[in-house]
Amino acid sequence: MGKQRSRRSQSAATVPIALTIAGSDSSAGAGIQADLKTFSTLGVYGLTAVTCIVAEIPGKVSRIEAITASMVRAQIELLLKNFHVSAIKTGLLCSAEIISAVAKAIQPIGRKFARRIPLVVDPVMIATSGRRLLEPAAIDVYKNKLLPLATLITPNVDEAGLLLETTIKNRKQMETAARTLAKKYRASILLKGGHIRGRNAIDLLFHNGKVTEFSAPFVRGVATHGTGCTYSAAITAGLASGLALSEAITQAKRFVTKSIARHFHWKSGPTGRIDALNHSI
Ligand code: PXL
Repeated sequence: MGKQRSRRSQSAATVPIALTIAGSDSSAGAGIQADLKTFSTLGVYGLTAVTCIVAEIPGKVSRIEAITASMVRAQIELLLKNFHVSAIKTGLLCSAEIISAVAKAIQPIGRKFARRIPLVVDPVMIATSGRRLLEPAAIDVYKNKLLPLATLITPNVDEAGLLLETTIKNRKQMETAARTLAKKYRASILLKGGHIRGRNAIDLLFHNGKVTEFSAPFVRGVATHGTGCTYSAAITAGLASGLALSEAITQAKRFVTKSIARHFHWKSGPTGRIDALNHSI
């Protein structure tokens, strides 16, 4: 009995912990729900700091309501004080004020300080459906306060275009954009090319002055709500487990491709259908 209890508590103590700072997606395919499911499947205990609540179904955002910035900061500070967090990711941060509060809360443990916790910033700005999820004034706060703290930034081509005030349409422009962002924020950049249609979904990692390509076959005909969140959560889980960056990305890309390929689908209404990523594999 005593032996069993000690074995159980020892295994709990070795489970890595990751924190996601993100919004709630009522349909649970994206946001903190996707992050938590991804963490669990990849063997990581997930903590959450909720930034906003989104009433939505895949393809249709109905309403967004932000949590107060001080409440966001309170969640993060309480968690970081009491848990041994091994990696952090940010997702939808909603407003300039919240981004600023997040930067303040994590700055003391940022990469330039003694206790280095990897920080993955997924700069969520636009939903796959095209709906803007971030107020325009918030982009400057990202640039000035949060991106300089990041270990890895994971924009898609649209988000990188907004950050650099340019358009990115091909592989050559992706490479230039990744290099420019890496230099600007002194961070590694994973630029996701999934929105550039082709046979493969190609992402470019710019890390330590070197470009690495990550490629997987493009899965057609599936609504991919939550792919970005799932990808960055899977990378964060890998980093929390002690994987090197490129190993964490390789594992994450495989996980996302599988969760799309084995997606769930249900009938909705007389003619419609709802797809959801399968995070449980
Ligand atoms: O997929 C982007 C995204 C991130 N976070 C939340 C969302 C969405 C998309 O709708 O709702 C909470």
